[in-house]
Amino acid sequence: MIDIKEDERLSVLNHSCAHLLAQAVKHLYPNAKFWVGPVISEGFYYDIDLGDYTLTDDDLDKISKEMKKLSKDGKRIYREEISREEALERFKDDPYKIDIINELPKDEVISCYTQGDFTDLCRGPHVDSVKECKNFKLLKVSGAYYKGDSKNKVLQRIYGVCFDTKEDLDKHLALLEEAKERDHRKIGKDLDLFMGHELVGPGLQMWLPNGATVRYELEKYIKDKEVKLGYNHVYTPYLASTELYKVSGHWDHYKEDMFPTMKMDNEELVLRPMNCPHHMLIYKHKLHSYRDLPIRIGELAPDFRYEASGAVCGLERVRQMCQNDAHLFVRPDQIKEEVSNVVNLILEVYKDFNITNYAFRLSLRDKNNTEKYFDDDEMWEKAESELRKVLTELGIDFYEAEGEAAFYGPKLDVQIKSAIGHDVTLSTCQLDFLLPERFDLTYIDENGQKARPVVIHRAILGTFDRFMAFLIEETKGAFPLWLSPIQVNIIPVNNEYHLKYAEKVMKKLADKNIRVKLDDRDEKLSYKMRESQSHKIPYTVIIGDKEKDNDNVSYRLFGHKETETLSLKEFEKELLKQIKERR
Ligand code: TSB
Ligand code: ZN
Repeated sequence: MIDIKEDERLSVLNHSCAHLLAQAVKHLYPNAKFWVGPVISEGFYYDIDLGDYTLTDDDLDKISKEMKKLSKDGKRIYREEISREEALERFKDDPYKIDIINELPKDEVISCYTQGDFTDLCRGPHVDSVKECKNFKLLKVSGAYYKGDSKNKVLQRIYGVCFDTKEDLDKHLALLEEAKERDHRKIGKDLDLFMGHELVGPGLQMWLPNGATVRYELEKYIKDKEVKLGYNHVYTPYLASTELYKVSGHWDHYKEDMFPTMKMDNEELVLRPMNCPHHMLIYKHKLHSYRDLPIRIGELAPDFRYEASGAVCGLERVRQMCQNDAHLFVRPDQIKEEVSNVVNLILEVYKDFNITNYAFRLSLRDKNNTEKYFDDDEMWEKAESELRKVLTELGIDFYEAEGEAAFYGPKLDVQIKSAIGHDVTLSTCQLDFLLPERFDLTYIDENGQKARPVVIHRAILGTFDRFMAFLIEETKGAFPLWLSPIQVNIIPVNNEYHLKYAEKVMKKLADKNIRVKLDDRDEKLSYKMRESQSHKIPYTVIIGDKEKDNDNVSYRLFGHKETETLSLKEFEKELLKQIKERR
């Protein structure tokens, strides 16, 4: 989907369309007061104070009509530069604009743009005439706090988007519609996968039985793989003393993302935002020889991060998450091989899930941000060049991004795009020379001397939360057989004659741990078949006379029209094979 803000022409056009929107609102609601109307990736919005009135979709239609009319009139848009005094005078009835003027730097040129009877304070630039703004669509209206501060008044925020031609607009709207259908929040609701509740709070999702089943399978999948690769899994507490995070450096560099401290008697505890400090202590608990390394400590570990309430999004960005985490303690001469192994594991997992739309990002520090990043040029340069070398040697395409590193070291992040266009990190592999230093980790080298290990932090599925969000959007909720909450749905044609045999089929499959459901409701066959499809169940089995008499099952695969028949025995064998191979 196009990013309007990234396109110079569309940015100007959308900005002009925001003015057209404001003009139309002013005509229909003369008391409206305006704050700002910026261009965003999705188009534009305008924040408007309409007193106590809340706009409805009908109002958006009316505003849209007025905008069309104004655009047809085709007034020219012209720019004026005015003095501060004049600006204060012209906008004296618009308290929000007066605020903006007062906040402008003293030497800034103040400009405004006029079209017909409407003038707006604006830096510009704009298109020449409102005629150019005719191919627009108002998308939605929502409440937004003035200046984003929840102590302030709620303004009405109207969103829209504008293109040069009707064809471009229609194409874009079709893509938006498709994205809406693919949005994991919608599918999650339709398929009963997860839910949130205002009594629990923003960014805190509850996994319902269907979603929990998928998650359980994902946990088993990745843990099995890791065990085969020599990882050892642990369980560690979700809380720790603030002292732990003072030692690790999180306290100085990551506090903004943590929930506040809990104080009792003379203790101070905090919910952990990461698991590294706990794992460092596990490593330190024993003496290690150079021959023991690499040591790979894994954990499916819940973490807590204070994400802004406006930034949380379904399962994609949450405040309580569960990482598929591991910390690899390696000798300096093992860095290359271990990082390569991690990258190869990421690629293998992506192949298993058929994930093809992703980009490797080498996330570097921002040298000027000394608050976030510890100050040791040599360490940073070494770590960054090690990661760059591995990617280059593996022949992997990547781009570099400054200011995206963790506070303790650079990262190889795998970036994906969500249905609604968020660019987020799924997998990550990070190189860290800092935490071994802070925790004074050692091993005994070949010469019997103490040496410092290096730590590789890595999360292959990232968090189960974000991975689930991504998986839902990729599959549109039609999970592969091994992951499906319900794998087989059995429908007897007629309960009176076929229920007994259907129950036998169900029992046989359930005994083999296949997730099976029997639909014995008194509904029409065609209705039950349709519902089975809409629940995206991989196998819908239909049991009638022929099946009952021959110990067979007839089934229809999700998304297919044909019906196939197999003996019950063969059917069971085929299912077990597919599940085992995680096909
Ligand atoms: C990999 N210490 C490392 C760990 O050892 C770490 O915490 N890295 S992280 O900060 O990048 O987080 C790991 C992964 O968690 C990210 O790659 C991302 O996929 C996922 N993640 C981060 N924040 C959130 C969030 N708010 N909601 C859901 N998933 C998240
Ligand atoms: Zn870590």
